[in-house]
Amino acid sequence: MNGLDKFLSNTYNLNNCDKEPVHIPGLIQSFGCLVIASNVTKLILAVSENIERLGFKKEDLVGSPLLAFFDNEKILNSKIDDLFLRDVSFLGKNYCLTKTVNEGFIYIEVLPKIEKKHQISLDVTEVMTQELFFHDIVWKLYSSSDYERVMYYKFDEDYNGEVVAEGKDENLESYLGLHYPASDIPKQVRALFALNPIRVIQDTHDTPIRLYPSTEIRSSKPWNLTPCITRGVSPIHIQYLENMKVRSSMSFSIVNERGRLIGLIAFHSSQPVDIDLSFIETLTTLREKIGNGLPLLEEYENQSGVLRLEEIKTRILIEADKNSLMDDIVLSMILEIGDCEGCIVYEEGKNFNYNIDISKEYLEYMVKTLNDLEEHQEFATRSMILHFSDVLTNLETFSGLYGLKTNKGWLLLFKKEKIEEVNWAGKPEKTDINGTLNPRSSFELWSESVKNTSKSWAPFRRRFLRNIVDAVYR
Ligand code: BLA
Repeated sequence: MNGLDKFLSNTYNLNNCDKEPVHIPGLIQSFGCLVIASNVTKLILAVSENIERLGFKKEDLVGSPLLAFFDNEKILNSKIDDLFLRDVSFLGKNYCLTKTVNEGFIYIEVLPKIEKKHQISLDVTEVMTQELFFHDIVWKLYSSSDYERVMYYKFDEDYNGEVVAEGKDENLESYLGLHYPASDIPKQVRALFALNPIRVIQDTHDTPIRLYPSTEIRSSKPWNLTPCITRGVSPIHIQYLENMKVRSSMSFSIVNERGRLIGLIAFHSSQPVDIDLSFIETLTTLREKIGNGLPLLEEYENQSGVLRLEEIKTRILIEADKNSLMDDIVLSMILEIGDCEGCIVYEEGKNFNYNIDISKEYLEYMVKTLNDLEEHQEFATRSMILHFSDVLTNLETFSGLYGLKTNKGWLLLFKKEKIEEVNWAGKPEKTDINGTLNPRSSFELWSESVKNTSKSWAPFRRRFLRNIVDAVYR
């Protein structure tokens, strides 16, 4: 068994799928061709085995200058890392071409040429609610694409998601209001969405194409396909899409002003949909508009609340000692801003609690856990038991935690449990089909009373809290 076969024979299931290295699948989808070159020597290092489609022999190309494949020095030497060309000819046929640079490699992808032009306008106005905004987006995207369903999928603090808007063919059942557990989009997949915001899966029945050579010669590692549109698809996700009766999908990520994933727009079709690069280009601009528009809409929607919070913030900044929030009156106002019931100011080993009964050891353990997190400036969860062991015995009725790092420690806010009836798309836990573990086989409505979970930490309140912490702990 060679290195790639060994690598491909690794099987991932529900218990380890958050470890599957989806960025190095060893394969691309057959709708495109890929050439990888060194950004230093500009020599071709690998090609997809279907490169013959464009009139080249893989053995001839590997080791040759990139110019032997694509004779346009200006493009190849351009300092711009992401380029998109509409009309490129191979064997007398027209294609689109993309060039991406990542970690010392140049990736050239050649994709089918599609003629359509897309104009999608989005307005953010004070009269609009977020709900209307999402509705407007999904219907515009639905009507300008060939997909049968377009959804806005909104994440909560713990990356569980809900379909909050949907544009779809009339005859399809609706997914609106359905919830999906965070494990449906594992951690490493979410991280990839930050690096490459658009994921296209053209046809779950596709026979994927290998790369030649299959690994990087020097390191023997499989090729990192993070920036590629054609990146091969994880088998467990193909199973998921098939369970959902979806043959073609596309999704793009929405991030907030701090780069955190807050939503996805997901497209589905029961038939393969052609890849349309100019649509992908349109989506790239659109996602920024959406990410920028959302905080504005949230503030318009909560305008009277925002005015009140402005007022409290001013009072806090007058009352608070320089460099500390350890004061009962100040903390009672902080609770109003956070819309929560308990609070701890933790500063270099000492702490000041407001409405919270917690042992010193437990608090030290929480702070250490927060300090060890990758993103350790701000932390939010609706469900502390996901992150801390034995929480219930220590904090009783509290479920939500919002933490902000200060230059002396942490400001920790606690929110009470709010039992909620949630409609899941299928039972959220694993399902056993024919003896193997797969993502849920059924997406039928499954209702559950969700415990140990608080209401969300509203982004506009979080912005106020960050401002206060920044101002006090300068
Ligand atoms: C990827 N999972 C994805 C993606 C989405 C979802 C949108 C991105 C790829 C795509 O657009 O198809 C999930 N899709 C959803 C959800 C909705 C939707 C929630 O339309 C709701 C409407 N998936 C599981 C489990 C595992 C899993 C249990 O359910 C792991 C055991 C894995 N999901 C998984 C993997 C990928 C993925 C590995 C990446 C696939 C890839 O990019 O190759």
